[in-house]
Amino acid sequence: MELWVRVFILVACLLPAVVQCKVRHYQFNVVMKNTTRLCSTKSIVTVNGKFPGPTIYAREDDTVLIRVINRVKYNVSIHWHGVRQLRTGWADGPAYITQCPIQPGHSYVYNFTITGQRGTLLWHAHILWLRATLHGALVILPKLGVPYPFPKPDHEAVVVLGEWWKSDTEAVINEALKSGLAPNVSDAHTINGHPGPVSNCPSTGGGFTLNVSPGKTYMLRLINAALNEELFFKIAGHKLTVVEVDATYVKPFKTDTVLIAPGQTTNVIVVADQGAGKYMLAASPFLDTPIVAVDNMTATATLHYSGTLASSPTTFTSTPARNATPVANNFVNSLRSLNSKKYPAKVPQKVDHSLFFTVGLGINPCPSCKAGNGSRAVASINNVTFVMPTIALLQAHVLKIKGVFTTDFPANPPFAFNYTGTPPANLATTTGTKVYKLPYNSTVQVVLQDTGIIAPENHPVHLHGFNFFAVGRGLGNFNPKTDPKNFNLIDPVERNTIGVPSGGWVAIRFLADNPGVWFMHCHLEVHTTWGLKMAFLVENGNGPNESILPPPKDLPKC
Ligand SMILES: *[C@@H]1O[C@H](CO)[C@@H](O)[C@H](O)[C@H]1NC(C)=O
Ligand SMILES: *[C@@H]1O[C@H](CO)[C@@H](O)[C@H](O)[C@H]1NC(C)=O
Ligand SMILES: *[C@@H]1O[C@H](CO)[C@@H](O)[C@H](O)[C@H]1NC(C)=O
Ligand SMILES: *[C@@H]1O[C@H](CO)[C@@H](O)[C@H](O)[C@H]1NC(C)=O
Ligand SMILES: *[C@@H]1O[C@H](CO)[C@@H](O)[C@H](O)[C@H]1NC(C)=O
Ligand SMILES: *[C@@H]1O[C@H](CO)[C@@H](O)[C@H](O)[C@H]1NC(C)=O
Ligand SMILES: *[C@@H]1O[C@H](CO)[C@@H](O)[C@H](O)[C@H]1NC(C)=O
Ligand SMILES: *[C@@H]1O[C@H](CO)[C@@H](O)[C@H](O)[C@H]1NC(C)=O
Ligand SMILES: *[C@@H]1O[C@H](CO)[C@@H](O)[C@H](O)[C@H]1NC(C)=O
Ligand SMILES: *[C@@H]1O[C@H](CO)[C@@H](O)[C@H](O)[C@H]1NC(C)=O
Ligand SMILES: [Cu+2]
Repeated sequence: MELWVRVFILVACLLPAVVQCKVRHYQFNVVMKNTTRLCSTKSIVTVNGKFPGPTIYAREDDTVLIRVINRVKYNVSIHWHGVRQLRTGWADGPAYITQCPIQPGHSYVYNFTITGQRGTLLWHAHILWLRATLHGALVILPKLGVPYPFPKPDHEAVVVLGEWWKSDTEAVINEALKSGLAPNVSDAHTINGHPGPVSNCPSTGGGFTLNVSPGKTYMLRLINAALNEELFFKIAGHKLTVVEVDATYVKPFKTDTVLIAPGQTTNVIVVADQGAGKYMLAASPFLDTPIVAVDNMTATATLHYSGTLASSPTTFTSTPARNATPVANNFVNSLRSLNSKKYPAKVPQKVDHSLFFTVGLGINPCPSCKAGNGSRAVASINNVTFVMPTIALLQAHVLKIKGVFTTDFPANPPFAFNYTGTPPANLATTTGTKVYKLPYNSTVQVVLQDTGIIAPENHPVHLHGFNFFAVGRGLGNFNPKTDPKNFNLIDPVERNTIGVPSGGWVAIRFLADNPGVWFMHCHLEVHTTWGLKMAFLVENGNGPNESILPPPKDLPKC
């Protein structure tokens, strides 16, 4: 190829819409950056000095190559949240699950192809609490020439919701692990990196502004990149039409309020039908467990119609209360897969592996935890608090390294109790690095049952490597005789992260068609740290097309 042709393709492939590129290259320099929010400056871990980090654009079928260069003092790994990673588990990113971390001064090229997915996802660090500031959007456009299954919006915008701590987030979690108690909550929520105006801190400024023109339509790609809080999102005076979640299309519906958990994404269409003015965008927490502390600050931003004076007043909106369970349920119960001819919902109709997983907290002894009076808070699935290995599980599996994990993760909790009633007297858990083994292409149902141990709480559970269908949801204890009769096996929502309702359960189904080791965990970082995590080991099928690829040459070493 002529040099100028190659240069043209290289440059064009950096622009999202121009051409269909087979390969897209990105370079992520992980660097410290001094940043001011809430009237205080701190040094944060960033990609390329940006907070939130850069947006990755790709089209369905593209191969994406991201060179991550670690120039900070922490070990780093990055997860492409929701990307299926078919046979490329090496590029999934969770530290000590699919790879050893990228150590300071080292680099690693994440190499994956986007197959059968289009929509909004996110990338974030998957080690320590670095994802507080190390995160950004991942926008997958449909193949060139393939339209959205809804009228094309005039414009699109990425809206990343997050949390901001005045303290260093590593200090926050380290302090908590030492005491055995819950970590401090954040000091503010953010919309595209900014909390919006905050009283007693005038220099915070007005926050993020979305400029709109009257009559035009806008698709907002909402992402919750917060560590520990589910969020409500609203725009004053405007309805939101939900068209996609977690990079799968849904039956469009109108709502005033979106509920979005950490790790989830939601595309909404907004029509700028108000003519003129300034309207508030707002994000505030949803946490319907009264005893759990919350950051109660509402982040705000502005929808600014062209031609409106900067000095004109902003139309205000209030968000639901932190414990507005009915608002949350109303949103979640409205979600349905599009299930069209072009985008069918391939819900597994029969189940090979039926699993029942309790998710919740516990209390274990910790002699050094003075503030916790010799105890520490933990979390578990089926009473197993996951212990991080020191060699990545995927490496141990593929290279047959013994002694790293066991394959006896239980399909059921050790004993049955009233999960949402009075908890048992003994709140201790067992510890271990256990995985659940699945044959290639088996169908799996997991009922995730919240427990009331310490307190019932909503847990947004994320599964790596797969999308699943949320076939059922209810309050109280799951009843295996009566509840499955009400399952939706036609058009349930398909996603990668789902909130297990406080004091209730959800049932998910997926096809284990992706060989590798796949993490499943609560996406509230505090609960992941406490051990609410496990992994599925999906065996290879027949021949190379049904087997994981060999490890890349530059895979980081432990
Ligand atoms: C951040 O600010 C501190 C104190 O002013 C300075 O020592 C440090 O070099 C700065 N770091 C960066 C990455 O700019
Ligand atoms: C990316 O992975 C594919 C296999 O899926 C391989 O053919 C290709 O050479 C890799 N590219 C780089 C730059 O490592
Ligand atoms: C956590 O909050 C407590 C109480 O406000 C404070 O004393 C402590 O310094 C905070 N910890 C960190 C790491 O900021
Ligand atoms: C938020 O919580 C703080 C600390 O618990 C409390 O002082 C404050 O009044 C609360 N603010 C709102 C708006 O509820
Ligand atoms: C630890 O014990 C003291 C004294 O009995 C009590 O006041 C405190 O609340 C306890 N702390 C925790 C975290 O249980
Ligand atoms: C479980 O406990 C709750 C709350 O006490 C109670 O309402 C419910 O009836 C109990 N369920 C069973 C199956 O015992
Ligand atoms: C969890 O395991 C611990 C340790 O084996 C045991 O003492 C406890 O009863 C178990 N709890 C539940 C709820 O299964
Ligand atoms: C995997 O299972 C699905 C659904 O049961 C089936 O359509 C597909 O042909 C199977 N694929 C292979 C490679 O066995
Ligand atoms: C593997 O997949 C490729 C691409 O889809 C196909 O061309 C090839 O025939 C398949 N090989 C086998 C052994 O199924
Ligand atoms: C970084 O990762 C390596 C490999 O797992 C490990 O040996 C080292 O202790 C880690 N460094 C820190 C600071 O945790
Ligand atoms: Cu949780």
